[in-house]
Amino acid sequence: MDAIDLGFWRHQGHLTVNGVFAAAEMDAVVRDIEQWGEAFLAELPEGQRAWYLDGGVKARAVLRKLDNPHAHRPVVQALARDPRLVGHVEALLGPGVSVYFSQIFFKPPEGGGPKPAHQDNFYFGPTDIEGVATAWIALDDATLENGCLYFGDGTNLGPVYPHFAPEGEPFNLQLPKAVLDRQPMTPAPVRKGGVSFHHGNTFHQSGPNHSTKWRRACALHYVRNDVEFASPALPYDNGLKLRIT
Ligand SMILES: O=C(O)CCC(=O)C(=O)O
Repeated sequence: MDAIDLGFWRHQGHLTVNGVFAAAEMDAVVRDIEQWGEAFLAELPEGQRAWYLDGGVKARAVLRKLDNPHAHRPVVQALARDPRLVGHVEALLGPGVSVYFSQIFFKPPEGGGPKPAHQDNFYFGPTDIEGVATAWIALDDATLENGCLYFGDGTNLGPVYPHFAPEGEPFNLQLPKAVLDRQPMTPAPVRKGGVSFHHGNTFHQSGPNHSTKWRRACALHYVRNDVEFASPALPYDNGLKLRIT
């Protein structure tokens, strides 16, 4: 495993490492989450459709995200435990880490919607803001065209700002325009099988997908083992915290 650039991480609050996994391994994850997604969609109650379906794709019902694959899908749990990934996570957080929460983001072709800028630490309310890092695993090439992540360089060194939710979207917490107007956002394309890491305070967002290609990703939210989500903005199931090392 190549050494991780800790200087870049500390100053910028994010880091891209390509080639962590092979493309064929990502294909196996995609096959599994497609099956899971079909079953989830078939059972999705009316009241949850606005949060889980992609609002940008009008022609058909298509999922925007799925929660906690690390707890429900052995193939994702294997990724979360994989030493090729965990070695990098421990380089960033220190030894002894758990996955607290995880998400699959689908961002479908021809309309997949944007994710507004936010800080994970506002959502999670951790006991130590330095103890949270997300590993965002690219299941497809993530490009400028299909909606890769963008980061606010150095925002890991600043505070966690209050977020707001637009009318009728109570879960869609985001940073206010007045804060974002002062902060340029840098794109972070990643190749399939690569991993984009971000600190829990780092501003991040993704654009819409107007391309013909999927932009799927698996985000594993790691914490140091002593960290809890003590004052979360949304409910998280502490019982799903999975000790890795
Ligand atoms: O994949 C996206 O568009 C959003 C990802 C995100 O917000 C995260 O991984 O924390």
